[in-house]
Amino acid sequence: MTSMHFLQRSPSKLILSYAQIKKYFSTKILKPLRRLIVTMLKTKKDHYLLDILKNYFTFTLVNKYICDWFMSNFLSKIYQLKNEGKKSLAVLIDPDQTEQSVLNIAHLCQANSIDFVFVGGSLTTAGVLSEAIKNIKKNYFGKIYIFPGNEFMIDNKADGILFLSLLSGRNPEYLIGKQLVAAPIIAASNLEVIPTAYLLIDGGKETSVSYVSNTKPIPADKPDIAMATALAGKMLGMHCIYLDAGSGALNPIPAKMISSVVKSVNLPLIVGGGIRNIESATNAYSAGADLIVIGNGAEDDRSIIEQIAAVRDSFSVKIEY
Ligand code: 1GP
Repeated sequence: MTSMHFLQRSPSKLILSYAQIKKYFSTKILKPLRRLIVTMLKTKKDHYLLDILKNYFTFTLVNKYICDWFMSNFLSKIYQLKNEGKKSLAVLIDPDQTEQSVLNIAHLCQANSIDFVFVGGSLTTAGVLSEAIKNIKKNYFGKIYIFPGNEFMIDNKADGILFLSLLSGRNPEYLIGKQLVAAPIIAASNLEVIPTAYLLIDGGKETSVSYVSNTKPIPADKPDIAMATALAGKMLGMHCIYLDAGSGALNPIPAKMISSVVKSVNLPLIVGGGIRNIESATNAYSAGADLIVIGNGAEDDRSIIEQIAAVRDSFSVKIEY
């Protein structure tokens, strides 16, 4: 099938065929094409070629490419997997573990094609974080994102940072205070910044985040409050939502709360805290989580990484053309 054949397909087919575009166009052709569209849009010049592209590719397709181009790697990967009917999985590595433990978990992340590694903890110091990232990189070749517990957790060796605002709480330090201290340092780094609405949900016990931030979590049986908070986060310009029951939570986020947020807030949804078996991972994905995060579960039983990676893969929808 030639590229012209592709161009003549109907718009509805085009949307479904996004995953195949890369097959139709060789990388050599595709990359300059993307570059051309972006350059034309940046210079805001009307261009005959752009009109042709709009007509043939449809706005959906062009927008998708433009989003890919401008959007962070993290979000574009989640959106891309979502479009392909797939789910994502991140493993949270606590930098305070032994070096060998960090190396072992990173190795398993690589072996099981874990989409992202998050690194962070409530009390981690900059030196420990830096050492952990160095060790993770020895065995894991995917993207590493800092999941910061404080404003000192910034390190250029990572690929990016979840720029969190603890929207479930009412402590201004964790809503904006720590962010303004960190912002200039992050701006001077090469880190990809992911503006994240962070909602702490009651997971059945007091967590480090709740204690250290001096904030109360949203009650687990109040999906409406979680939904309204997430919606406010979206309106404030956040790019994704993180529902977290907190590290080591006894109860993961209830499916009802996940689905309530998914129905109302059309943003990538990260769910973590207390996910430590196939059942809880399946429940979170089924309820609509795009990305789930496992931390303690993987530390306690390394086989969990492989098991939950298999759950993630089982959610891959095959798109028929
Ligand atoms: C915590 O969501 C993460 O912020 C992971 O939690 O350690 O309970 O898996 P667990």
